[in-house]
Amino acid sequence: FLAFSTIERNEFPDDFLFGTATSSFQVEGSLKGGKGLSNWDVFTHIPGTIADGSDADVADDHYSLFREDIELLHSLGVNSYRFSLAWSRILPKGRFEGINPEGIAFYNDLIDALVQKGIQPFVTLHHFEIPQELEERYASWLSSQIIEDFAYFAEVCFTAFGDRVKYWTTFNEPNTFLKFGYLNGRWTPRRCSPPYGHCEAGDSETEPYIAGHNLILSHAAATDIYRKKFQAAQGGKIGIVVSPNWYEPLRNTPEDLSAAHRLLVSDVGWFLDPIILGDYPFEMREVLRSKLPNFTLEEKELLKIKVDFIGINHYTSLYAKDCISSPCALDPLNGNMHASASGTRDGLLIGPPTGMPHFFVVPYGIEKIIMYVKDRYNNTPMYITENGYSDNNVGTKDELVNDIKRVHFMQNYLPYVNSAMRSGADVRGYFAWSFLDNFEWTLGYTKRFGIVYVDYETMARTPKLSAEWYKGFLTGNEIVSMDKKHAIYICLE
Ligand code: PNW
Repeated sequence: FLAFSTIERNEFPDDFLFGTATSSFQVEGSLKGGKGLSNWDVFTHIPGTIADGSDADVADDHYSLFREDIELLHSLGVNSYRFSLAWSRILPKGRFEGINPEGIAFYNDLIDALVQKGIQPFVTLHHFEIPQELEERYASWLSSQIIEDFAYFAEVCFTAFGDRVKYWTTFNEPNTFLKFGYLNGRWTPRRCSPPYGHCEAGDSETEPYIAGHNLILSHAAATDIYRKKFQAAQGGKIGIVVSPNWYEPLRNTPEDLSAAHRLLVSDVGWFLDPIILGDYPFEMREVLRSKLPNFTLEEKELLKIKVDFIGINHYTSLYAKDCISSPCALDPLNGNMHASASGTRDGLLIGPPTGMPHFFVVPYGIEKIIMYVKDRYNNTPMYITENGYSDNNVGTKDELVNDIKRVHFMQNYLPYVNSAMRSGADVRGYFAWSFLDNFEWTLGYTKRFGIVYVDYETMARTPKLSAEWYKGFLTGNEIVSMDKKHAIYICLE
């Protein structure tokens, strides 16, 4: 695998946002600060759910160490930081009880510290975590009651933080948490939809789409509030983040080409089509028919609110296989819409493997996906809200800190972002996932995505080689010796 790899900061506009990203549950630590129980707090404590038997009670203890973390972030030269607000830290029981003042104070301090360092806060309202109360009262996303709760939460956040936060996103990766929570049952609330999964608790072919429908309307309700009550005075922008893989047809057939298209639609169009184009994609309607809800006229009116920008999390490309013309074994993690995806063709991987079993290094995929989103949504401004490389948490600290593969990953992906921009794509920012090694959901601490190493015994932070490289790239003083005058080729084994 060979790729052209030189790239410089000045090939991107001056006001381009370059940052790193985290999420509340993965870094903060849940035990401190009067946080209410979230769905993930409960889920992680069910024996057998997390690969290494761990939980996120302490995680990176970012709750206590955020000031040092922001110093570190500042030293890297980033101009933005993407993080999320833990809903149950702010509203321990949703709208059914009061606001937690310690939670508001924590995020106020975090935001103030960032702003003081000239780092733009880029804030996610929902990054997989909700107050457990909402799960127990009305099964969260399966009930339209969640719309009122989410809109209330959003309004509390706009009121408390909107004077300093200029970039808001409502949801992180609805496609991921609906797939894992309602299609294959691997994440909370462990619901399944055949043929993609079977759950002891019972299966439903409609639940993923009901949950998605309520989520889309929650997005629209929160955006409506921002537009009507806050945007003019606060001058910020609001969007949503999706997480599309790029899909290549497994075989050179119209069936696999159409499978690749259906998988893209399920990653992206399921949410962005209603939000930006006003209704579900016809490809989804064709496959799902009456399982897919309809928007009422009133709901369609609300959907006219749209977004100011699209966030794209991108990690991998996969091969797509059609499961309509001939039945196939569905990959539980990457099957939907009668299509299945994997990283292998004729025994060969699509790109070098990473610590994540379904993520491969395929740099050109990021340009493909940017151009796809650009063309489908009329070049709505885009931010790459996550992109990154995972190591398995094995080996010595020295080995993990000397993360040359992650350096190569960034050196190879960034030129393709730049290339999409040269083809006219309105990309306005890039966030490396992640700032810190952290709690990787059901994989616990078995993966390390950080550009900064975290020692989970002492909580000490050590910038990895990739952090040094990113800093060099951002400040124009590359530390990792690179010959920029000549095209150099890097071999990712
Ligand atoms: C995203 N998968 O989630 C999230 O936004 C992050 O919280 C997470 O740490 C990051 O990607 C890396 O995984 C995903 O298994 C988690 O397909 C798992 C998958 C995809 C996305």
